[in-house]
Amino acid sequence: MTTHDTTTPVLASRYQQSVADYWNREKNDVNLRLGDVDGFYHHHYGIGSADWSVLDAPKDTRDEAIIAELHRLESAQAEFLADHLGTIAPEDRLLDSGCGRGGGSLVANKRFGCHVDGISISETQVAFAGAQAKKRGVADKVRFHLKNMLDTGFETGSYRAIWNNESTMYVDLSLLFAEYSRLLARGGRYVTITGCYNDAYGLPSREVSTINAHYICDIHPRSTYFREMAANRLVPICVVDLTEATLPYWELRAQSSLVTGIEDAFLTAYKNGSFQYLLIAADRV
Ligand code: GPP
Ligand code: MG
Repeated sequence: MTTHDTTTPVLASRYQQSVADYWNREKNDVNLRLGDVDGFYHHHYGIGSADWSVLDAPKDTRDEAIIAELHRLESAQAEFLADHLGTIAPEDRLLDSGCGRGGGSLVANKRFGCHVDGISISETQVAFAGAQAKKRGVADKVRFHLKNMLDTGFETGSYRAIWNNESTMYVDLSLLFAEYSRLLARGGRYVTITGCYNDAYGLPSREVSTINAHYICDIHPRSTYFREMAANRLVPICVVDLTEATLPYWELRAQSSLVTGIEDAFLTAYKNGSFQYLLIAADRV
């Protein structure tokens, strides 16, 4: 893979530096202990029905049972995203944009046997993810890079599919989709799972603003996704509202010992209609 101008700094603003600082320091149990279950470390939430019986497990195994169940729901979300990437051959290249600790890249490689480039602006995440790929013996096909998703330097038209799993709220979508339009092969697929605010509610609710403050992000309205896709030759082929499907994950997480304090904001925002959890898949035409 050729890259251009390696002298361009990865972090292009003080805002991006503050986001990198957050993720370089982040060590939440809810991410590390879930990833420890099977070595797939995710930075997204879960979908699907929960097995509530884990809440009644004996005291000494309750935490472990809840962790396994939350991880199962997060894994289901990663598989659901991979279901929408289209037909992928082992020689194809995929881009996991905002890859976190690399779980999604490893899921895609396991399923398709393909090449995956994962990118993050956090040095600790890139190092962690790279170590996982090595541990699994797939480092020849799954590579992690310290890169800015708005300016990757990767080769034009070189990707069969690109995804963002809950990372678009850190960037301007007009810049992001312009870069993806350049990177994707004609007929390639873009997929995002994202939390967006609901235009039909109005502007961001108090809870949406709380989520923004918690993660130092800027949740976009639903409309911006479609406007910026249309402006960048990305034509939606599938939209799935996952809001109902993610509620059990948050209800279970809120009753666990792994709470980070943001659980009530998610539950309230989803329930009052101000916030939506969506999958959007689009073709590069
Ligand atoms: C982090 O996942 C996800 C984000 C920062 C994006 C915000 C998501 C929205 C849908 C608005 P994580 O797994 O690192 O977070 P946590 O530590 O809370 O589990
Ligand atoms: Mg998490």
